[in-house]
Amino acid sequence: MNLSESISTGCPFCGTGCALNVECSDKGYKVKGDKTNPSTLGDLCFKPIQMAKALDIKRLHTPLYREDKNKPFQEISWEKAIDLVTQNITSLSKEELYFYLSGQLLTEESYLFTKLIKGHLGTNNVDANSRLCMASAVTAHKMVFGSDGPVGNYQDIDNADVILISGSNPAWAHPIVFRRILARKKSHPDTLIITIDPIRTETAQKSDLWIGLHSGSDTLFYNALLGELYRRNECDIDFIQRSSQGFENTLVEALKTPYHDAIKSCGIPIEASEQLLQALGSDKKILGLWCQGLNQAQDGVMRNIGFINLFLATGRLNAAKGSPLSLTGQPNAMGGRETGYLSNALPGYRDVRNRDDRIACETHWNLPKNSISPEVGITITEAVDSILCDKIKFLWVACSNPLLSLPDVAKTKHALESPDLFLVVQDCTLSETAALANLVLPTFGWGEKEGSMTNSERFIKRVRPFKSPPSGAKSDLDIICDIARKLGLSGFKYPNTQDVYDEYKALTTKRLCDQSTQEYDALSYQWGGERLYTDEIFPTTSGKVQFHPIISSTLTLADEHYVLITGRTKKQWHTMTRTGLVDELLKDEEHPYLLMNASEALAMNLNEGDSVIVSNELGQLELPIRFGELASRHLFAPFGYPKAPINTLVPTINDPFSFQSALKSAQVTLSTKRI
Ligand SMILES: Nc1nc2c(c(=O)[nH]1)N[C@H]1C(S)=C(S)[C@@H](COP(=O)(O)OP(=O)(O)OC[C@H]3O[C@@H](n4cnc5c(=O)[nH]c(N)nc54)[C@H](O)[C@@H]3O)O[C@H]1N2
Ligand SMILES: Nc1nc2c(c(=O)[nH]1)N[C@H]1C(S)=C(S)[C@@H](COP(=O)(O)OP(=O)(O)OC[C@H]3O[C@@H](n4cnc5c(=O)[nH]c(N)nc54)[C@H](O)[C@@H]3O)O[C@H]1N2
Ligand code: SF4
Ligand SMILES: [Mo]
Repeated sequence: MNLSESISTGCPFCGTGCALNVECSDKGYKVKGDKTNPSTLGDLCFKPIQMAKALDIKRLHTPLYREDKNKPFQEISWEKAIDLVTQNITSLSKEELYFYLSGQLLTEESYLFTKLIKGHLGTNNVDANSRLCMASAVTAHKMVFGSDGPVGNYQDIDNADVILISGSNPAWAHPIVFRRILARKKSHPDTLIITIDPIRTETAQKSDLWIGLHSGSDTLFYNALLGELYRRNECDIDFIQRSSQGFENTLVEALKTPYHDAIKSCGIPIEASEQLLQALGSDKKILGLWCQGLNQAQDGVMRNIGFINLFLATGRLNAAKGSPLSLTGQPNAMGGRETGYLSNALPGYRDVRNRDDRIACETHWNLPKNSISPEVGITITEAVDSILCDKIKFLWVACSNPLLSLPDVAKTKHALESPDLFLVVQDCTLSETAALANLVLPTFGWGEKEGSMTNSERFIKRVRPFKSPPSGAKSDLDIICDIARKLGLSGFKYPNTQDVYDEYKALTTKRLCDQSTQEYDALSYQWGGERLYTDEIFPTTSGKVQFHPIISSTLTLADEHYVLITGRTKKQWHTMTRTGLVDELLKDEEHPYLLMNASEALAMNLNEGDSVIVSNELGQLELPIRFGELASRHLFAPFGYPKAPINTLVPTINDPFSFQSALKSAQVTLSTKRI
């Protein structure tokens, strides 16, 4: 064994945000957990361990260009590539430009994109894949607490009496969070794990109680629970009176449907609901976790608030009784949110609509007053429409594969293929989106670049390179700076990445996500402390936390229809551009599938492994069946398979407050023959 060097870095996959040590030797890279990290305590799952083998496979080495999207790509120099981007930007009006970023970019990268686009180019036409992921949670946090920022922390898992999980499958999607939950259960068998999900997922199977509600009935369920807690005198009236506003109106809405009727409409056995009610009505410490089952919905903000209302109403914003903790999906979606990469935001949890916020950024960036537009930019799904009506003519995608991840693949494809759109894709592989581009910019990937990331519990850590990048590629940060400098902009000469972080961190001074006192190289810091708002003073106008009435809804399903839930697999990451290269991560997950109740399949004379045609007005896909346990007339399919992109069947229906797309409730029919 050769002497090996150990590099401390972070995992590039989920929002759990595990801190890792990578040992490099001539035998390859050995990925281990970093036991000194106070957030993830040295644990890690198989994804980064396996991924380390495949970092050099299918990498891009040189910029690729074609003027005509129907012609093959030509290799070009970086000088020409940078020229092409800047020529397009300068020849178009700022209304014609659009930028699409990612929660997988590092904080420094998201920050510099934001500075370039919102500051120097003066347009808020920029969004990130967080619009498909965390936008409803962001909006709900702002409405309830006055600011974005998840409240609780992972330590709550270690001493919780009850862990309440809704619309989240951490056994697959946040494995180290789930392993910590199971460790708590093992050491304290009285701990109650409750999972609310239309599917009996691995998480639900390992829980004490599975509440298999019908898709879309969360708001009705949470309202029913709130109303019943009130009727039973189990709300924390002291907390409500002392520190909140809006409870009475919220209660009026919650009491509208009689409790038993509501529970029945949700498809939930009354005993299951009773068990949850008893926990909520007790003094037990409850940690609430949720993710895309609540976020990716037409009423995603309402679902988030409805769930949070249960914690507020029972005085659960503290170490003694627990708190809600929204699980973040991507490794640095939190950092992206902090740097203001969504179309309404600015760094330091600021908002483009707020004059003081704009001035703070303009001053910091040495820009004249009014450089930043006060208009909220359009969101990514609106941008797709704008491309189709020729309003947007330049799209620069960095670190995302929207062809497969946005709803309505046919529409997205039509837009990306538009001859009037100049499409730039910055990626480390030739993704399905990159394959449609005019210009592909090859970048460094995990293990090749440095910066910082924030995880789901607000914990920031450093990411460091442990291998050489492919020759001919450039770092995301250098690409942004080279383009900005070519545009003649000052303020993009950074001797190193630390200078970018230092400039960004100054913008967090006295903000909720304040990290201004931290040293870049030593970053190991939970901003906001263990838990937010322990003093019960909230960044709302009145200083009080806000209840909001939740309008109850349920899904109406026509007779022949099924609800198609889409989501993740255990080992693959999204559109498989990286994890799809590793045999161990493809095991059992190589092919797309449709999960279905056995009884419903057998009634159609279909067995496991048989193919079925799944259709709706948008298109059809043929998928092999796997049997599972789901609420009746519910189906599940993973979304990331390029050979059967499930978003072919998912329409663009957005939440009216967060503009997040409802990705988990397409209505489909099943047949054995193609129509
Ligand atoms: N292995 C792996 N891990 C990942 C990722 C990955 O691609 N692969 N991606 C990461 C990212 S970016 C994200 S956002 C997270 C997502 O993590 P999760 O949100 O946990 O994963 P999903 O599979 O999208 O959906 C979670 C659950 O929501 C349930 N659900 C659907 N509809 C409803 C509903 O109406 N009500 C309720 N209560 N539940 C519902 C689904 O049945 C599903 O089990 O995972 C992260 N981790
Ligand atoms: N139907 C349905 N659709 C969904 C979802 C769902 O549950 N159901 N989930 C949604 C959610 S929550 C999310 S987060 C999105 C995810 O959707 P995407 O962001 O589109 O998915 P990824 O496959 O992670 O794409 C990341 C791209 O970045 C590239 N990349 C990796 N590292 C780097 C890097 O360092 N720099 C650069 N420039 N590129 C890099 C990868 O090769 C890949 O092409 O999908 C959304 N779409
Ligand atoms: S749990 Fe998430 S962050 Fe941790 S090692 Fe696994 S994929 Fe990476
Ligand atoms: Mo996500």
